[in-house]
Amino acid sequence: MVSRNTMTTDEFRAAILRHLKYELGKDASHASVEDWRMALSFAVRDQIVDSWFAATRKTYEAGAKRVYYLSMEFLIGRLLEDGIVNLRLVDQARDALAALGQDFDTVLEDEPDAALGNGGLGRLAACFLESLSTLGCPAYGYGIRYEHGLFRQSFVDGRQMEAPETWLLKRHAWEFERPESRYRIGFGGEVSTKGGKVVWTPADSVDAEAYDTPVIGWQGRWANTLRLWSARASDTPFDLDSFNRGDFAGAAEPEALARTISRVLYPDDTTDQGKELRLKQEYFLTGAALQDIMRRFDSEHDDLGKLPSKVAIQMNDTHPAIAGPELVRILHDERGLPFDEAMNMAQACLSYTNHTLLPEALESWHEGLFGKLLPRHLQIVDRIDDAHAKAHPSRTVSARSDNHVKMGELSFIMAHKVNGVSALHTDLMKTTVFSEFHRLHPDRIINQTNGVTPRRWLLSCNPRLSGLITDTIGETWADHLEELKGLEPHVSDPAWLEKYAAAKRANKVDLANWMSSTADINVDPDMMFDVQIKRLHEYKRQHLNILEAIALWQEIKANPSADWTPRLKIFAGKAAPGYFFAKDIIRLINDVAKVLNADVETRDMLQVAFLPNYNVTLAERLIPAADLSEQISTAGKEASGTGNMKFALNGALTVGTLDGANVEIREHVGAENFFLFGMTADKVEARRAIKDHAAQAIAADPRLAAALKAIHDGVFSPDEPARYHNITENLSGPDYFLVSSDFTDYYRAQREVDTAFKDQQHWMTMAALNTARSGWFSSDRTITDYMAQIWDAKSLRDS
Ligand code: NBG
Repeated sequence: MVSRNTMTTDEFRAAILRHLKYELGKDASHASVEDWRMALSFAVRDQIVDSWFAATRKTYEAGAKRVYYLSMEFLIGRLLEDGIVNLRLVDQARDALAALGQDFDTVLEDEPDAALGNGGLGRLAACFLESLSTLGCPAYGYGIRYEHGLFRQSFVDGRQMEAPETWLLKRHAWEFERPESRYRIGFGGEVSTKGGKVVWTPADSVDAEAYDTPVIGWQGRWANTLRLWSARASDTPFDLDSFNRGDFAGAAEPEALARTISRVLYPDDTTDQGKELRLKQEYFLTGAALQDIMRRFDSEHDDLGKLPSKVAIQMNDTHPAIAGPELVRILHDERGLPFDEAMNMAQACLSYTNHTLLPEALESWHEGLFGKLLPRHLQIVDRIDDAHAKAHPSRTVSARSDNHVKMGELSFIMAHKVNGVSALHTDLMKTTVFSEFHRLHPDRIINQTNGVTPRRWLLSCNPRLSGLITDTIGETWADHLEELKGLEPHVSDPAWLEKYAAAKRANKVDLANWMSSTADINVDPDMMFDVQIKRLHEYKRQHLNILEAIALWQEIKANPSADWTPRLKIFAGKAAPGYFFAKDIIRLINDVAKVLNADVETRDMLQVAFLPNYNVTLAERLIPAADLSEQISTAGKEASGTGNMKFALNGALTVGTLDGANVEIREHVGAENFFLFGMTADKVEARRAIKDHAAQAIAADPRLAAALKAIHDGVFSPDEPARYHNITENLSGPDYFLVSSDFTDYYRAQREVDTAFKDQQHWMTMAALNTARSGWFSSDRTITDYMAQIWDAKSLRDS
């Protein structure tokens, strides 16, 4: 294991007991698991706070530039283990708790999983914060402190049920309330001119109050801040007159209304909902962040001209795109800079990451709604757009069209750099959504392929494999992930490979035990663990995967004595509550699982499990135990993917299309260690143009026809045979995501996977090469490139 922190186990034990007694007021003999978890968290937090203060001091002393990462989502998950791992206190924590009669893992399990995000975008933001701290780059994450994060998912009769997520009901030790950092956020009202100055007088307002969570980097050498805003009533939070009249609900109404803004995360990452509350949330986050940024800047500098050299603001997707007009408003209306100068200065501070090309996810707001909530901003958007039009008379696209404000175009105009999240995605940005802007600004779009933090996604979640890695190449890989290359010479050593395989097997045994105790699924750990975990979406094609399972099941039934490769297909993921097709896919998978798992003839060869309530914690459990990683999106639709990187790093082989970062993963790990199938992005359009493409694919492949027929005939829904006709009709008709057209090649690739898995020696060689060659996918690499190419920010860690 990686070398220990200098704190001794005894000191650590004393710290835990001290917190138990003085912070929690509990005696060890009466403490609950939650008390122990809190006491342990406080003991860890003490150490985090020391680094945190030191980092803040250094930043002020150096007058350094800070990076501000604005994001509506931070999918941080649990923080206790992260802190312990990064402080290298694992052994002390485990031993100290054991000495106190407590089990380390049980205590860790008690922590709520903070799901303040939907999926990849939010998890990326969390990985980025950790890398920013590891690299010692002064930075703040700004987001919203949602009372309810992403909903809790359960299944009733195979159907997804949603319940509110309540992470704040359980205590946790990580946030510091900052009542002194409170800003007023206005909405609506009037714009007037007074003494030649434009003045916006909002009609309503709420206050944003800060909650700070320190984010500790590797080895505790640096810590940054995640500052989340919580909404509060601006003036009288409590209406005493109403209370005195006996109207108790009415008395609390002002506060309740204000709090609505930070009450709940929008549970959708793929549609633009166009809802007023969402726009309010976006301005709430951005307005509070910019006031805070300007206050900090003013406390250090008197020369506004220095702003771009001290402040870098990253817009994580278009959700905080109002930062453009808001910063112009501050600089022009409030600070008196000429409009053009204000616009140029704002642009020098701002940059924008695009995370999707799906047209339905590109935000745009009707000018009526936008102007009602943000009247001054609408005027500024128009001026920004006019200025851009004047500078580029040949342009045909704009940030204002069809009575809408187009947030992608607005972000592009207001950013000095715009980035995509994988090489393919960035190329597609240049040739599709932003083709004209790219022609006008050929240097603005750059690529920054995503990455994942190796501390959480290897060191911490997979102690067996990380132990082997450290034994083999030493301990410096955790923040120099390219060093995994040093494993390559060992891969051909059978004794070493056996250890690698043993780690994977033990992880699978753990998962099998966990599934049998929590989900009543009993499987043989020698089966191939084939895993698809991500949000449910037609473009991600979970239905392609389940169709393949059905086809395989039919083949096995037709020929039960053949030499099949036993496989467990594991699914997990949530569907947006209003996305009915995706919810039908979940139900179909559950229905198929019921039939297949009950089939005594085939169940030793094939089983299906859909694990409920996918979240960061479940991902940490599944990824180390996976043999096969399903990355099967329609080419051109998955901007990057980050799960794909976590799997490869942990030695799962990918079956995938040439989409998003799969392309780069395949280049790094080697084509021979990757199962490729499917149409490429440049073929997709032409295929779609064939009128009956799905029907043709079905006619050409009897397996596909038979699998669809089984669904259609109600084999998996005998009580309601027509249940899935919408799915079968879609897949044999429009099939926009080309499930039917890609099926035949997918089935072929899966049989290649089967054959490869039989030769375990060779399979493990390929798996180990995936680990050895995935070092490039560290978010440390990504953040280093953002620092140099977008933010012009420096590390202060070693200063
Ligand atoms: C998601 C993409 C993923 C990508 C993450 C992080 C959104 C809007 N986009 O492919 O679908 O990995 O962003 O960049 O959530």
